[in-house]
Amino acid sequence: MLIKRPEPIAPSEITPESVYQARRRFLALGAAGAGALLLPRLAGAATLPPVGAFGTLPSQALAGGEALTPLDSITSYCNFYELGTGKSDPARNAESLRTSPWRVRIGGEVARPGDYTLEDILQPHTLEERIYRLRCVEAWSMVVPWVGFPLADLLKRFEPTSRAKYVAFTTLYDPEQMPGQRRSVLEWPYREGLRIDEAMHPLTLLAVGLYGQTLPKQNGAPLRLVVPWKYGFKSIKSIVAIDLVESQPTTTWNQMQSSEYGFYANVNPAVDHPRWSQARERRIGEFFKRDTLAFNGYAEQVAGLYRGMDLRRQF
Ligand SMILES: Nc1nc2c(c(=O)[nH]1)N[C@H]1C(S)=C(S)[C@@H](COP(=O)(O)O)O[C@H]1N2
Ligand SMILES: [Mo]
Repeated sequence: MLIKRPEPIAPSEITPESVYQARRRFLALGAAGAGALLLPRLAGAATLPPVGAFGTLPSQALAGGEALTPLDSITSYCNFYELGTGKSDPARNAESLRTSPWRVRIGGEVARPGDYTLEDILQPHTLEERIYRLRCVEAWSMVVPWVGFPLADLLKRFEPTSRAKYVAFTTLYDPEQMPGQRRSVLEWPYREGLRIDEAMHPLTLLAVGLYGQTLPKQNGAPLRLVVPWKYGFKSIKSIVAIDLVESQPTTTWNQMQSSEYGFYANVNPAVDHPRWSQARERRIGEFFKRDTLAFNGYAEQVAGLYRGMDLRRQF
């Protein structure tokens, strides 16, 4: 695996002491203990496997030791158009989303398609904490301690066939629970997709939590994708379907405006959005902008996926 061992994070500098203590507590526990701590908190969000079914792996810092974005910023400044288009709308409207019970349909080019409960989906996986940057196409960014497991581990369980070239993801469609879906600002349900090698890459995470606790609804509970080298819109929230498919799937933002939002959407400071520069970004909570890094800083791990492609054309 190509993940480098993390640099230890300078703890007290990065996050309020209470949050830091909670996080360390979470990380300090062994497999059984962490399961016991995590599960009661997760229980509000989903029907769950028995206590102890989850283990955790040690934290993997993959944001170069940068300061974590405070929990309250991550949960109050969100993009989740199903819960409103304003940044503070998702936190305000999150209540109406019911994340338990939750089902995920796995379909298409797999040997074992089916309609699975969230417990079926999560049960065999070991959760780990991964600190990743998230870079929105709107030129802001965050550093988030996600809790999840590699998407590849899930996909392998359902045995993709040789015709599986892409993975298509779909968010819940239910205007009753998601007030933003009562207006056609986007074509619902929200859809995203990855090429199979991107989906299988060890950095690609399915997240069920952040800051050591259950994923807040506004951040995409109970299950969301995190693809750290791509613009944030690829990291689809509240997933209800995962389909392995032969040809490149339709994706919501590409469908909405293909000249502005490509299928690949790799973070690329050299390719501007038609209406603004992508060369720099504002880290939430900071005043001065910083340079945006190629592949959001994960070039060493993922650039090889795109060898031979013209990333200015296939943006
Ligand atoms: N279903 C769904 N997923 C979504 C979005 C959305 O509107 N709907 N917004 C995307 C965008 S543009 C970003 S930047 C990230 C934001 O994730 P966060 O709110 O947890 O920071 O979610 C992505 N996933
Ligand atoms: Mo975004």
